[in-house]
Amino acid sequence: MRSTKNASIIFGVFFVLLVFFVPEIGRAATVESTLNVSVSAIVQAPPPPEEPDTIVRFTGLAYPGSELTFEKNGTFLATVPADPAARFDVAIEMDPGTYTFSIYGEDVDGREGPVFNISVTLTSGVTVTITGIFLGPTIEADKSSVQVGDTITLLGITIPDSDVDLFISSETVTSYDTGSDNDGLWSQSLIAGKDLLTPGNHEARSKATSNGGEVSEFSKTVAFTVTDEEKPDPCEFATPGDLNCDGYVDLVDFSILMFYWEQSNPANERADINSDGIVDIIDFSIMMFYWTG
Ligand SMILES: [Ca+2]
Ligand SMILES: [Ca+2]
Repeated sequence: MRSTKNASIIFGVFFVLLVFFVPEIGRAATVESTLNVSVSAIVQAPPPPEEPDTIVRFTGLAYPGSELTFEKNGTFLATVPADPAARFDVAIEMDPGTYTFSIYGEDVDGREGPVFNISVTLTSGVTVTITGIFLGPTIEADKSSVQVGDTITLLGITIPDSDVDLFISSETVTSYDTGSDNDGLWSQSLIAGKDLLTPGNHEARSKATSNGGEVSEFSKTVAFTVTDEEKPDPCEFATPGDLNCDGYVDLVDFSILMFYWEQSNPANERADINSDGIVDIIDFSIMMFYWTG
């Protein structure tokens, strides 16, 4: 029994020696011999070089945080965001050919800017980059008709911190210097009757210049009229109870009365129909007297 156990221990030790030392012996033998190694492999023919893509790339300036629409030959191509500094940069894969691209966008307040058009011929495998696009500012007038002595404000959005020139076309063209703020918002207020804003029709448009001297396209044109007639005050001769002075004493007036109900000295003085300082049942009964429905 004991001799069998010893034998198995000896065998075990021998096995461990075999496992650990035989590879060492083999390795030593390899280092000492000089081998001629030849390697052969079947190399497949490399794939033919891929035809490079035909790409048109546009970079430029629009309106901060806006979404631009790109069209090719009048059909939708892509929407492209502009970053907070109003920059956009987009590469679009195309088929070779000649295209008219149109680019336009809305500012964050929903004013639509002018369309920029450019014709480009794309050759197969070539990337054409169009840089320096600078969309015209957006523009709107806060009113379409302004009375002499009143103020009209032209405003819109372009790139942040730019110079903005506003051009008013009347009999002659007058320009006004303004600028855009951090958000790209620009505005210019003018007093009708002054500033060469004589009674008649006028048109306004603007363009922006960046700090680096890049000049934008023109904005769209907005038209407005300066009038010189004194408009009669419709409330001057309105019936008592016609609180909104539209010629009728109806539910609209009733709801105005209810809005001011039991208020003393209401903001809308007409709601206190008998001018006794309180909106109450007496005003209501006067309204009913003049009710037209
Ligand atoms: Ca009314
Ligand atoms: Ca009253």
